[in-house]
Amino acid sequence: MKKLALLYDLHGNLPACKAVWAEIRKEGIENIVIGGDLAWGPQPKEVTRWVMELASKPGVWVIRGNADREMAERHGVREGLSDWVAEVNLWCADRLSEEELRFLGNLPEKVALNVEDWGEVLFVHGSPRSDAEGIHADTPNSGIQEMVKGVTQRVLICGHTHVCLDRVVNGKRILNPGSVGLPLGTRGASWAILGPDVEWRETMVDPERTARDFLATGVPRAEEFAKHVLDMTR
Ligand SMILES: [Mn+2]
Repeated sequence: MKKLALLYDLHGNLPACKAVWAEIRKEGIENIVIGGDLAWGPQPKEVTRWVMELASKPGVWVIRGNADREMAERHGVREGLSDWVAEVNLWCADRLSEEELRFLGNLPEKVALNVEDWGEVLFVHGSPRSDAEGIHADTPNSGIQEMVKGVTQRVLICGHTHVCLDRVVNGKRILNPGSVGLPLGTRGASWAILGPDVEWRETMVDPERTARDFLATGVPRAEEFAKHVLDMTR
């Protein structure tokens, strides 16, 4: 395939998903990888339905993040989540139907695809070893080598940290497109296109409207989600 859009860490933010989707349509990109952590956030049902609809189209691949697994299994504090993460997780799980929870739980953990100019590319949520472990700018090379042990592909796409990354470790290119729904360090929804090279994209989403939508959902700590959206754009 030629061009591939990378959408990671949607985190229950439907306005951001829709804004990014509009850009993908405009660019005429037909292939998309959605890299997990779909529903944990203010609009879990809306975003899960949106992804389920997309996933029924050809050229769309969805992988599972730790948050999708934890939601499908209704993890709480007892399973090791922090108070806040657990509270939001269980609130989200209560909003999803059994079918929607099964969709999240049954997603594949990784996918490998042939992309023109890139060869075979491996897509994971966190690291190839664990969906709950992130590869950061300051993760030592030796640590990364342990995480990618046995990976034959020379290009690895990962998420989970919500921060954009472009590193080469031991001949492997490691890219993180950042987060669509809960980005860190950017002013807009963060995603990327794998074309002849990697194109880093940032899509602005109306912050006031999104914050209002989030407050109306009744998600636990709604003010924090709203504040994140507003702070990001300052
Ligand atoms: Mn994650």
